[in-house]
Amino acid sequence: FPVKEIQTNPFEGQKPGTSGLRKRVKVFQQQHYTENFIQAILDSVDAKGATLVIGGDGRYFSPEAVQTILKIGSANGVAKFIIGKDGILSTPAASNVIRKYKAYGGILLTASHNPGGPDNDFGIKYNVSNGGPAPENVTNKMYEKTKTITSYKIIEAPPVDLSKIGEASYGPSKVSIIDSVADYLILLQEIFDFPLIKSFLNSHTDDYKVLFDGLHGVTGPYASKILVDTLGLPSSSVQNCVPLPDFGGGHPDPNLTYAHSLVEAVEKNNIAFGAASDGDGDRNMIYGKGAFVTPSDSVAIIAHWAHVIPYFKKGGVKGLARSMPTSKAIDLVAQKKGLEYFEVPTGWKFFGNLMDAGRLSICGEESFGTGSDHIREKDGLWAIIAWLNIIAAANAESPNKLVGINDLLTAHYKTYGRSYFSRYDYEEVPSEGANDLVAHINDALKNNSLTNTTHTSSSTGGKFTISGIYNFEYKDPIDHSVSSNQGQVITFSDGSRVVFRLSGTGSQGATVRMYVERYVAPEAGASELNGDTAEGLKGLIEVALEISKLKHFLGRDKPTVIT
Ligand code: VG1
Ligand code: CO
Repeated sequence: FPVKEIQTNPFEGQKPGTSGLRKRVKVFQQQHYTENFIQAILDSVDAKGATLVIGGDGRYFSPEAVQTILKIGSANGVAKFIIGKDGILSTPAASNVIRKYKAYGGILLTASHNPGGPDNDFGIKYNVSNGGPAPENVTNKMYEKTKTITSYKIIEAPPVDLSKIGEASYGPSKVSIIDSVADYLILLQEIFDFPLIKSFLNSHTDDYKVLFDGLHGVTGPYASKILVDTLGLPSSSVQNCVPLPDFGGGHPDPNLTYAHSLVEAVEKNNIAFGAASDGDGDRNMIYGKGAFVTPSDSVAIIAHWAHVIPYFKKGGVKGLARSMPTSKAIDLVAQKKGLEYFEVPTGWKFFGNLMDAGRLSICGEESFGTGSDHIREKDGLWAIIAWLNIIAAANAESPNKLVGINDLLTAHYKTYGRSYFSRYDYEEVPSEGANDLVAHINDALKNNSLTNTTHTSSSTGGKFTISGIYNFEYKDPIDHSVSSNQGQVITFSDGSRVVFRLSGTGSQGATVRMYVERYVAPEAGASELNGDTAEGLKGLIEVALEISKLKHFLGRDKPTVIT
C-alpha cells in the first residue's frame, strides 16, 4: 500500500469553534475540503503509531468521512482505529471509549444538535487522550495548519465494512469495529443504582410513566438498551429512537421549541418523567407533565442529591462548576456543602483540566449540557439516569407520597432560593450588526456610561440599577492559560445579571445569545419562588433589550429561539 501525496490548496475558515469545525455538508463535500482538515488534525497531534477512535452521530456524510479518515490516518502512520459499528458512537460514548481503551485521541463526526442531511450541517471534532475536546492551543494549531497546507497523504485500500463488528485492517493499520452501546451501558451501570431505579419504575408503571425521545439522533439504541432492555420499561417508553442521517428532517435539540414531539406526548399521555437528547447524545432535557427543569437547576439539583448516586457515594464530590452564562444555582449548593466551585467559559473543554486535577466532579451548562468526571464530555443519558436515580431515592425516603419532578424543584427552591433564567437566541443575523452590538456594550464598559444608571421596565414597573459591566476572562487554574473575551456581563444591584455572547458553533452568519438571570431568595416565599419563568424575567428582559439596543443593531423584533 504505497502512500500517495495529493496536492491541495488551503480553504478559508477551517477554524474549529466551541465544539469542532461545523459547516454545511456541501462545504465538506468540496474536493479536498474534508481531506485538508483531517490532514491538519494529524499534523497538529503526533498520532504516529497511535490508536485513534472514530465515531459520530451517524449524520449524512458520516460514512464517507470515516473512509477518508482511514485513508489519511493510515497514510500518516496511525497504527490502530477503533470505530463504532456503522461509524456510530454518541459523543459521551466516544469519550468513554477513548478513556477505556487508552486511545491517543478520537475524531468525532458530528454537528451536535444542528439539523443534518445534504442541505444541512456536518462537523468534525478532535478529542484528546483524556476523552475531552481538544483544548484551544491544539485547535489553534489545526487552524494554522489549514492555512498553509499544500498536500495531504493517502493510502488507497479497499473501504472497510463498518457494519461488521470485529477486527479488520486498512493498509498497514489495524481496525477494530466495536458495538456502539456495550461499553457505555457498562459505564452507567457502574455509576448508578440500577436495581433501585428498576424496582421504583416497575412498581409505578401506571402512576409514574417514563418517555424518552431520541429525536432520531444517535441516542436511540443507547436509550432502548438502557431503559427497555436493562431497566425493564415497556417499549412504548422510547420514541423516535431509530437514528436517521437527516434526523427525520427535524432539529435534534432537546428544548421546549425543538423537542415538541416529546412535549406533546408528555402532555397527552400524562407522562410523569419525559426526557430527550440531542443529535450526538451529549445534551438532555428533563420534562414531565407540567414540570420543566431548566438545565441550570438540573445540575444544581443533581449536585444536591449526589449522595444517592453510588459513583459519588463511593468517590465523594470533589468540586462543582458551571459555564459562565449558566445560572448561579449550583454555586449555592457548593457553598452550602462547603465544596470548591468554578465558573469557566462556555464549552465543555474548560471543565477537563479541573477534572483531571481531581478538583471537579459535577458540572453543567445552561445549554442543556450536564455531566461529571466519569468522562470528559457532557452526557445526556447520564443526566437522565441521574434524575431517575434521584427520583427513585427520593421516593424510597417517602413511601406514602409519590415524589415527582415538581416536588424536587419546590424543595430545592425552598432551601436555596431560585435563579430565574432564560436565554434568547438571535440566529444567523448579519455579522456587522452583531459586532456593532458588542462594540456598543464595550463602549459603555470603557466610558463607564451605564454604571449606576437605573432602568424601569414599562410593563412591570420593575427598577434595575446597573452595578457594573465586564468582559469575562478565564485563567485556567491548572495550566494557567488565559481565555479572554468570553462574553459581556452586565450586573445589577439586586444581583440580577445579563450576559451577551456570540455563538461559536453556528455554521452561517452570526448568532447572538442573551442570557438573563434573576435570583429570588427563599425568604421571598412560595408564590415568588414558584412562578412562571417568562413572568419572573419580563422586566429584566425588557431592560436588557433597551440597554443593549439589540433590536436596533440586529434588526430583529423577536429571538429565533427562547430557552
Ligand atoms: C453552544 C452552547 C454551549 C455548548 C456548545 C456545544 O455553544 O452555548 O454551551 O457547549 O454549543 O454543545 P455556542 O458557542 O454556540 O454558544 V453541542 O451539544 O453542540 O456539542
Ligand atoms: Co451535542
